[in-house]
Amino acid sequence: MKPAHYVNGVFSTTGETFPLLSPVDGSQVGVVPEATRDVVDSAVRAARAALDGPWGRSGVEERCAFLRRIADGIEARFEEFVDAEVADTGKPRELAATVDIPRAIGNFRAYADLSYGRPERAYPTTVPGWSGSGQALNYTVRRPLGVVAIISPWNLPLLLLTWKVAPALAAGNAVVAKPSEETPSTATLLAEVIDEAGVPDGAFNLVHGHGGAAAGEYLTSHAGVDAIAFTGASATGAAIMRNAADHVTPVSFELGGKNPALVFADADLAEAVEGTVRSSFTHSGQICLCTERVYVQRPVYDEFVRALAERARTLKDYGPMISAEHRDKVLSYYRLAVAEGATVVAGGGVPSFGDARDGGFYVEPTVLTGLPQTARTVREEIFGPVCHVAPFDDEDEAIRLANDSPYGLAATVWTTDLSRAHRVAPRVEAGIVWVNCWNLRDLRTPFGGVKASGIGREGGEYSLDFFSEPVNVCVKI
Ligand code: NAD
Ligand code: 6OD
Repeated sequence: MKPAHYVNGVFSTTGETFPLLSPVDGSQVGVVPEATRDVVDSAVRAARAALDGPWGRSGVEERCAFLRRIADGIEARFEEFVDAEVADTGKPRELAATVDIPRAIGNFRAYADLSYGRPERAYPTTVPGWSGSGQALNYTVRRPLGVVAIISPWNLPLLLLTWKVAPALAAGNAVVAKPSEETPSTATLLAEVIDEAGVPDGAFNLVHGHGGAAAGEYLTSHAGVDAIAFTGASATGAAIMRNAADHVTPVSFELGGKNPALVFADADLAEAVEGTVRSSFTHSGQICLCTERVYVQRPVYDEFVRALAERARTLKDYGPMISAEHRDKVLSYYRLAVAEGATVVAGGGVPSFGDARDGGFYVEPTVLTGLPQTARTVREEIFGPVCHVAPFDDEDEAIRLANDSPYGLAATVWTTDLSRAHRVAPRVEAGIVWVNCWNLRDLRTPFGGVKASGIGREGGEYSLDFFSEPVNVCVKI
């Protein structure tokens, strides 16, 4: 399978290309077509035309049937999808096979269920003194926004793309999607599955290419785009928002994080350590929900740091950073941390495998201590397998430290005191708070961040709300 654009039901690879590198060993594994402004424009026009055709006239039953067919289509080619996701990202196969691809299937099934079962409101209205019966029926219908641009990142490529494509299609929009330039493969497979499912031409379009001054920007600044759903870095979100402002295009943003974990002295410490190993090091820290700041109550601080560092040192089966550029960024933070006065209690460098992986983009899982809250290492998102651990004395201080961040995506609280959990969770400035767990997902729940971590919520009916417009109809009786 070669990465290809999919516009108006036609696959193409015309024009300039750029190399696709394996993060595992740095070798070139393919080429990706770079969409020109014309390709993006034709995708937007195809999407608009689809809204005027059978897709625009489709009912929710029909669209849900398409979603289920797409889910079945991914399932039927499960191994191919896993292979492609592993090849693009270098992530452990188990992760792709148990999280990424099953969740992509789940995204389509969940939105088929959710949108089919979605009720709308009606209000019988009486207006005393109004001429005639004085009665009316007000009811709400939802119509799609129109042409929706979807821009997704490289860390969970298919999961995060389908997380937006499924509700956008369920709500009846026509989509132009641009996956990350680093991970074009599963998006292309998805286009194949959508094509095989018989979704009308133009309802789903895919363009590949870079972001700034390239396909991403051409798409998000296009006058024919009615809404933008973006997942990626906060700085990119700001750039997209500047372009969106020209056409007052609505945005849904899932952005970066610098997520805290609060470990109270009453926590089950072994569970908190294992939970933090997962929350800081899963996918080598390249998940927006990963913990990069750990605050531990002083009586258990030393024990926690010792145990976490020990576990970090024994981690073996981890994947690389997505690119040489990202590896260099993460390593620059490892150096910055030392320059800022950190103690490196585990990792801090580049692993040596003695095989082809030495040409890949790996960094060691790293645990840092000793930095002040003002250090850049503690404030800026690194997006690698690294956390900084600091002590706190009481609940108020823990909450103050957690909230002392420009970001507010997710937080994790470790405690066996239920009252404390209920007290602390709503005081943490984050869109998602996990208590004694991490990344336990229910697709019906609101997902998103506060502050620089995003705008709006996705998930369940929140996504369906974003991707549709309520229209009130008032019928006089
Ligand atoms: P990125 O912002 O660099 O790129 C994301 C996408 O945006 C890519 O498809 C890219 O080509 C495109 N893009 C880049 N510049 C653009 C521009 N000016 N206009 C339009 N499109 C543009 O992010 P990334 O490096 O791919 O992903 C990592 C970042 O994403 C991290 O900050 C991480 O926290 C964040 N993220 C957030 C969530 C979430 O749900 N909150 C999920 C995953 C990743
Ligand atoms: O689980 C999800 O629905 C989701 N949007 C995860 C985002 C992970 C960020 O990297």
